[in-house]
Amino acid sequence: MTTSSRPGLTVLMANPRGFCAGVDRAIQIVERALEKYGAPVYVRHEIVHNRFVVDQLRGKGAVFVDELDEIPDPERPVIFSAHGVPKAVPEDAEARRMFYIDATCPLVSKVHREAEQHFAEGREILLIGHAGHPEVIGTMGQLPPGAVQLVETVEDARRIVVKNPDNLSFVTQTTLSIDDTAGIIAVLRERFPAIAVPRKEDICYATTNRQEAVKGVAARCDLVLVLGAPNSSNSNRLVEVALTGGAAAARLVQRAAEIDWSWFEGVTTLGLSAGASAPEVLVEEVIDACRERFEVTVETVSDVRENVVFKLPRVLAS
Ligand code: 0CH
Ligand code: SF4
Repeated sequence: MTTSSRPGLTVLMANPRGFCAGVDRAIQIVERALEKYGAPVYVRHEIVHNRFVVDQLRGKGAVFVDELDEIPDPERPVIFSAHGVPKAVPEDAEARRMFYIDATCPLVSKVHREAEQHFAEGREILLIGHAGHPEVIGTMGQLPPGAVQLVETVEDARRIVVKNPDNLSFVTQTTLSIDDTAGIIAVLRERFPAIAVPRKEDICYATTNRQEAVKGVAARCDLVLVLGAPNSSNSNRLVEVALTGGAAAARLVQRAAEIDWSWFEGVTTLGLSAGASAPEVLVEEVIDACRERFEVTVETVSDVRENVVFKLPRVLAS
């Protein structure tokens, strides 16, 4: 029997964590497009908000651009990211006679259709979400300017002025905090009792499950690390949920190399999660880095199984 001089560390793995069905599909779309059409394949915006994923695809021949006019060869395919795009983007691609493939997550597209439906039925629309996020830009861009008003906070919900409170609806970004959004919706329903609510929650199953899983471990943790990018909405929400759920500290890290080991002073229980765009290999990297410094015991908490799979676009399906 060997004895270790390293201190003990219990690692609680929040489950589920990491890739969701929409991210899996978006990455597969880029990979399949590269196989089928060869490089380069252009991608408008980071396919998902993760540098590791983007760099890997770049290594296979994907070229990431912010806008279509940066694409030098309109003959090459262009893919729209998982977060969705305003209607003007496919219209622009058509005008330029480009071949595009839309990797918008079907659950984001569902929100787009919902907003369109409300508009067609003459309702004023509120979008609960974060200004400047590509999904918010995409959802607002399904409808003419002025048709959708953004609500970011409870304060916004208290102050917002609507034209007709009896003909009002709301939709949400898919990656918001469940609890914060419930607070905003409560204010809206109190102020506008006739507001039309989504038939089914717009915050998606993956966001919901990952937040629940973090809540399930948070109170036991001295520190929670969430693998994810600074521009990843769902990943940032996991850090917030860890803190409100009772973790003594919580941090977002992109990779193990970003860990400041002074954060671990006095830490005996670490929680680990990953945003929907963060590959599991990055979680493993963090566990390996912990093993170099601690005697690690890994505990998997909760047993929520996800079996959501989205079909690929027909052009890439076979
Ligand atoms: O969480 P956000 O929306 O910032 O995006 P991500 O980190 O790329 O995760 C995938 C979600 C994509 C659209 O819902
Ligand atoms: Fe789709 Fe939800 Fe994943 Fe976004 S986080 S890509 S809405 S499954």
